[in-house]
Amino acid sequence: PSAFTHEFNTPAFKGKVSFSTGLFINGQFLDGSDKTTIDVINPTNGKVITSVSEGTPKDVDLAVDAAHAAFDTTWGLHAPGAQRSILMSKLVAIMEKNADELAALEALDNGKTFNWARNVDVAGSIDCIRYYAGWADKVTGQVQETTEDKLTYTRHEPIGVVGQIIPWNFPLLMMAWKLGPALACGNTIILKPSEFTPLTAIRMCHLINEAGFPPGVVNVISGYGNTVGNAISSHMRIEKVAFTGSTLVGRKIMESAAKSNLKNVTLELGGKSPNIIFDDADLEQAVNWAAFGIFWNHGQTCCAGSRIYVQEGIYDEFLKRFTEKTRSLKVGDPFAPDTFQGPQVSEIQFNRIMSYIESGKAAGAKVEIGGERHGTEGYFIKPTIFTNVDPSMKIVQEEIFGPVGVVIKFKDEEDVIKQANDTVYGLAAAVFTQNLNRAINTAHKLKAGTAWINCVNSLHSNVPFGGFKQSGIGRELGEYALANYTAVKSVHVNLGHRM
Ligand code: TXE
Repeated sequence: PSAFTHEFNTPAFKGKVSFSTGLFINGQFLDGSDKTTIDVINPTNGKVITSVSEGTPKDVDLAVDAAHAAFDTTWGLHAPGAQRSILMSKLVAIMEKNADELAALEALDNGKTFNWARNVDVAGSIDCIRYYAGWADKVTGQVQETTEDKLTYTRHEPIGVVGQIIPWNFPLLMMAWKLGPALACGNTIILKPSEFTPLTAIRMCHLINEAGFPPGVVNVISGYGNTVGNAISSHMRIEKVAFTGSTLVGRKIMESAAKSNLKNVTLELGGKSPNIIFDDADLEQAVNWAAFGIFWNHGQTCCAGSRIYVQEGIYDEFLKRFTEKTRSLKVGDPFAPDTFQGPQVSEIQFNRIMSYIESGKAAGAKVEIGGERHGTEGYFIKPTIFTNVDPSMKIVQEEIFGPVGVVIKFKDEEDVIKQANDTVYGLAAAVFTQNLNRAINTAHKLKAGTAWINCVNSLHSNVPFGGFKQSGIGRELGEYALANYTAVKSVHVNLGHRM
């Protein structure tokens, strides 16, 4: 298979990185069965970085064979939790050793800044695997008291071979969120990274081998959604599929799961999260968090606070300060130490976001700042704020997944909760106020899987994350995620009851 070789010479990371970019099946790096490859593009300049093997449904079959063999011999019920925990901890140590390299790969491939990649994506991935390594020997059933002549208990068995399909906005982190609970519970895995950002997932396969996982426990098949992704979601011998991505594709995955073997489905989909700022908020903090909420990771965050509701008493002052703050965000080279925002991930996403910006302008919304591309090469977009919007506009209703926020004036609590909940999504919501009762009451009334009070985009490995409404099914992270990867078996033992 082809290989990636790159000499990094950046302020943050220097050194030569080289590894095979084949499909990872049964512990080996292989060409795809059609011998085709996918070019990986650098979003900073649109040039090809490297190419990776392209998988096909046939390769998914091979990986499923390997994953079943591992499940039946070296993993699943054959590897005690303590042993799984030790291997996961080894992986954590190896990731720590390679943390800067993983961050550099992520910055190169995705366009996010090295610093954010290192401090959030890589650090968060390590934390997540470490957290689930702690769970591996604590996944356990219960004893149910029934009658005196019976022993009844549950076993939390691994499901078996699970499919995982992940997006490009947090490539390594989404891999960690998926691998952590699946491995802790003893499942074997077929994972498909996004065709736009496969590099850290492939590099992780090398680290997984180094940690000593038995072959076939983790298999990674690079490829496109309608081929490899569809082969996973419709596979008759994959018992579960976990997906993070668009609501559109989430629907397709559920459909093909239903049409094939009714595999268990968990989905983490899009959002249009409201961020509510009351008159009595700490204004400076609200401005800083609101900017972080919508512009962090270039707006490519499923929980981005893209609808910013500001109470009328502070609206003018907020808008003035928010616009100033937005002007101060440095857009540019992901490897420069002072860059806040790099390029959008791909030309497709760049064009999609620009067309949302044009639709906002055409519908009569006012551009307070931004509203155009940044520079002349690569996929950079200036952080953009719209005002004068109405609820029917596309930029208010649809997920833009770029650095584009709308600021909307509101009157009172009742009015804003109604507006905030007027969406098909329900991933996250935030409220800023110094009034404790109002903060908590509002948080409880918002229809969202996560409610932040006086902060945004705050995540922890032990706190569940997932969506209400069309933002998804199931919860990732925390103890809750273990339920996605275990099958509960009830065992009834007759201690002497005679017929
Ligand atoms: O996502 P896709 P795209 C949203 C965001 C963005 C939009 C489009 O609004 O603008 O989606 O992004 C795989 N069967 N989010 O088109 O297609 C695909 O190969 C099986 C929100 O890039 O959903 C990739 O691995 N799999 C989101 C993964 O699905 C299929 C993160 C996600 O890609 C498939 C990303 C198919 N038929 C985008 N088609 C979030 N919730 O964070 C595609 N895929």
